[in-house]
Amino acid sequence: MKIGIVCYPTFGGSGVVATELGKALAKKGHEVHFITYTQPIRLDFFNENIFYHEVNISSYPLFQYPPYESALAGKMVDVVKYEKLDLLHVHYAIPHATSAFLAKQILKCHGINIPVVTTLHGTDITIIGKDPTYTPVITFSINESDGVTSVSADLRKDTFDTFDIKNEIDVIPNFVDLERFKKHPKEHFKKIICPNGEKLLVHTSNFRRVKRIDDIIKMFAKLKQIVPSKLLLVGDGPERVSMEHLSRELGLEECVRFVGKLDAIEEVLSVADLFIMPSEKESFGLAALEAMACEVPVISSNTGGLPELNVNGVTGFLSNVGDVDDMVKNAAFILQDENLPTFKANALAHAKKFDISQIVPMYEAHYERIVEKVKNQHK
Ligand code: GMT
Repeated sequence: MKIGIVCYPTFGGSGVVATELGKALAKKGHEVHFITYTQPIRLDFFNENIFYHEVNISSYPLFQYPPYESALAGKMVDVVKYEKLDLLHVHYAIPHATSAFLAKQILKCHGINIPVVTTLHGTDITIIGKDPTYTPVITFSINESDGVTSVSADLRKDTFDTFDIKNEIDVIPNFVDLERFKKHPKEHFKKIICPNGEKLLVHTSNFRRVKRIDDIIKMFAKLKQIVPSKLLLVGDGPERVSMEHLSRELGLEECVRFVGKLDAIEEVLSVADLFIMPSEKESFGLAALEAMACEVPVISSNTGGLPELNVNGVTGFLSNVGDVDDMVKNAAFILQDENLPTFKANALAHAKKFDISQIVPMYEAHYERIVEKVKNQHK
């Protein structure tokens, strides 16, 4: 099949899922065309089945806000028409599903009925989607997509609860490549960070408010009194500076390290003992799955799709959003030497259920169904 993939190309779960999906599809012999405003972060190699089309937005003094949606739709039209695509798969509803609708209408004038699949990733529904300015546009764009998927059952429910949706939504969870995300023996690295045998806690994210990184730092300040430990915070974003201030205020500078953005995240996860994800909202929690694949148990909030990933008392523990004391208690329990190996083994066993080899066929089946549905509409 010839598939066009549209996503946000920078750091962020939806872009990672879209890029890894495209790479996996290309490996299976599909022709994949990425349509994005810059080269996707994990797409830095040559593959005969992968093509990249950059969306260029021309500037003009009138454009206080450059019309990205129009530029994207125009590029979609061009790629679908000249590369003879069978399907467009857009990740994140805003504005990708809207541009896809526009492209679809334009292509109809050229006698092409391109099937459009939209994958909902989370904040497009739970945060941006709840902004009344966007609600009518998102509702319309989801309803006009030929196929819709969401990354968790909870996000599917949230979408139906938030918008007036007439479409079906298939749940296709996030996935992990267990060939890449596995325990790498990097013990020398662990010794540098934890020279006295401390336990290592890790968090990775785009440092937005929704991640509640202040809870991680407050929790760590208490946990450190019980279990000798270090905290690595990987990633960057709007909250980083204030979080650096908070960790200094709490006198944690010796034990908390801000690493910044890091591509080879599996190397850090390999030496971690515990992953922390106390998010306010989290539709799935891809970063936690990547940690679990590296045999790292998870302390998380019980919000959104996290209970579908983190099994309470088995792969880690779930706490109410903001319940820092409960997180401290649970973390201290997991980190006991007699408990840690079981939690690690359970985390890996559960992550295996989300291996890329299990999930990509679900997307392929969805595509086939949607292509067939659109073909039949034509008859
Ligand atoms: O805020 C983020 O975590 C980034 C965001 C994105 O769209 O790039 O992630 C969302 O999509 C990921 C991939 O499907 C999910 O694993 C994350 O849980 C989800 N984030 C939130 O719901 C906050």
